Amino acid sequence: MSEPTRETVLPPDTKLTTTKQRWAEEGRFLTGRVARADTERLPPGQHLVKDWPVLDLGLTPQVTPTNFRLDVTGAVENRLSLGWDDFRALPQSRNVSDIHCVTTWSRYDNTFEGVATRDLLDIIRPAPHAAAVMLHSSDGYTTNLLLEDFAAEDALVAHSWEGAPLTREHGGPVRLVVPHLYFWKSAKWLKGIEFIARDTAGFWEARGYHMRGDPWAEERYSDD
Ligand SMILES: Nc1nc2c(c(=O)[nH]1)N[C@H]1C(S)=C(S)[C@@H](COP(=O)(O)O)O[C@H]1N2
Ligand SMILES: [Mo]
Repeated sequence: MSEPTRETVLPPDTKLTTTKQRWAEEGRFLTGRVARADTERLPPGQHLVKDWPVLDLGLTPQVTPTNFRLDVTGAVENRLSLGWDDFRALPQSRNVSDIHCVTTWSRYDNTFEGVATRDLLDIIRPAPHAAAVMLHSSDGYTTNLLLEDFAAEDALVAHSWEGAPLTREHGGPVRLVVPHLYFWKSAKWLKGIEFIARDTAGFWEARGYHMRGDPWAEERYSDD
């Protein structure tokens, strides 16, 4: 029950399969995480909510499928600039995950649908020196992730929640969802994924929040 399920909606292609097999052989993106018991599903210091609160900087950009663009830049073999139709033509995945916000609310069993970050990584192929990503959003927000966290099995560049398009207040048309880290890492109104050689602080990370943000280790704030 605590393990997220992932289901590939479109058939995987063979290049995808061979790349993933190579990653398995190399042990790439291994996080060292271990499965948690159901009793440990709620991270320390969190409480459950049934609704889905809205949290952001207070700007709500008007991004539509018409003006949507997602750029993949930096230390990658294949840079991309995707319009809406390009993005929707990528392999689609759906999974169920829990949300943990650093302000202490958690929400269980959210069905998100979108492009698995692993499928995106197969296409863009990070350079050997790529160590982290900086996510850029249309409201000026940024947040950083280590490459292995971005590549988590259940991480999605999501466009839908509970079978319906993500609403504008929740980051629609496209946001990141990285379920194993605090939700501030899940950038709303995503417009850019920049691959970088060194993990660098984003908006909250430069303002006292932890560089990684693992809820089970209570990595809420930076030590210094
Ligand atoms: N672009 C953008 N993404 C963002 C934020 C933001 O201010 N701007 N806030 C973050 C924080 S602190 C949280 S808790 C979640 C909240 O997402 P929600 O409003 O869909 O619950 O979005 C994260 N992603
Ligand atoms: Mo947050």
